[in-house]
Amino acid sequence: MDKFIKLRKLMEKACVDALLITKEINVTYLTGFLGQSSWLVVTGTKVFFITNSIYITQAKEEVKGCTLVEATQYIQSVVNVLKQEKVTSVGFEPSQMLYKEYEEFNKALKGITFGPVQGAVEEIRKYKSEEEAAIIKKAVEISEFALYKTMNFIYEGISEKDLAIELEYRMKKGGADGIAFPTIVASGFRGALPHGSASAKPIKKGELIVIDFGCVYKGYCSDLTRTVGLGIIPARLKSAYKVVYEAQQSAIKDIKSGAKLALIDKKARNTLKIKNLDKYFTHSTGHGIGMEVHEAPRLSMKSKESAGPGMIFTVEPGVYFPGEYGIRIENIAVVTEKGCEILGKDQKQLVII
Ligand SMILES: [Mn+2]
Repeated sequence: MDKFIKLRKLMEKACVDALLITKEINVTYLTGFLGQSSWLVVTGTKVFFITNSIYITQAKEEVKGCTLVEATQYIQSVVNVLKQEKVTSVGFEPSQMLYKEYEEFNKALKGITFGPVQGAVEEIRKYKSEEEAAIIKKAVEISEFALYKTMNFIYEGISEKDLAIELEYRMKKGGADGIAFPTIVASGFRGALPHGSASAKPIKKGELIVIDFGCVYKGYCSDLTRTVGLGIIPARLKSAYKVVYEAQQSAIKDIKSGAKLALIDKKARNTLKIKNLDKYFTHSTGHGIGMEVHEAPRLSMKSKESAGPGMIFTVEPGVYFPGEYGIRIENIAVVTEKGCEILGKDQKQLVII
């Protein structure tokens, strides 16, 4: 179904006859426009693309099916469009509106209801098309191949930062448009920081290294985490790795259309609980991935949603022992009717270098 048909259904549900889209990624998703500083006004029958002189030529090339509006004052242009189209109620994206813009709109929109409509485009973005899934798959392949090439650079004494640079370079060299987020390389005790960005710490023998990395390819992100060991790894850490892997696999087994996301999260937690490791798993099991590295849906205890075909999310249980070490394994699941397709190689074996 056309994105705008879906969006208009959500507008109807929210009781607005127009929707103002100011989030850049949402503008790109709906129109294919790759520039910045552009807003959309979607009404029941039309889409107005509001941009400035810098982007107007690019917009003429990239944006089809919209009425282009060249603006000097964005808010005034939106107000003009709404009045011209006789709109009586307009929604905006509350997480994307500055307070001063909100005030200005409120003043200028006398007689027009102006209120928040949260996450409408995000709701549509949650379900990926086959084309989108293929792009994410490619982004995963680029990342995974880059790590494979970077394995030679894991040796005693290399800093986390240098290792991250090697990996990022290879992702770009392998076809990525950029990195999806600052690469995490967290070795030894730093591995206990779930989001420990690469530091100057040299990697030592006997340490586990958590590498969480991803790239952007054609506007879509990948996100993988691998835990590898350098030198002789204590048996205690090896068995914890095994449990984390089992937690990931048990969660993956439950993924299919209709499965409650909170139960998938719980499955990973319960598997860790058998070995008393659940208390060291301090974040949710996964998150949607697409144009943003973290997007809807969330796989957490609080999630009220169920998996649906086309949803793409990470499955990334981990355990973190403050001051000691951390382990996380992350792959990406593409939900199908009967189950899911896993992107990224199976991590059953702890790779030791
Ligand atoms: Mn992730």
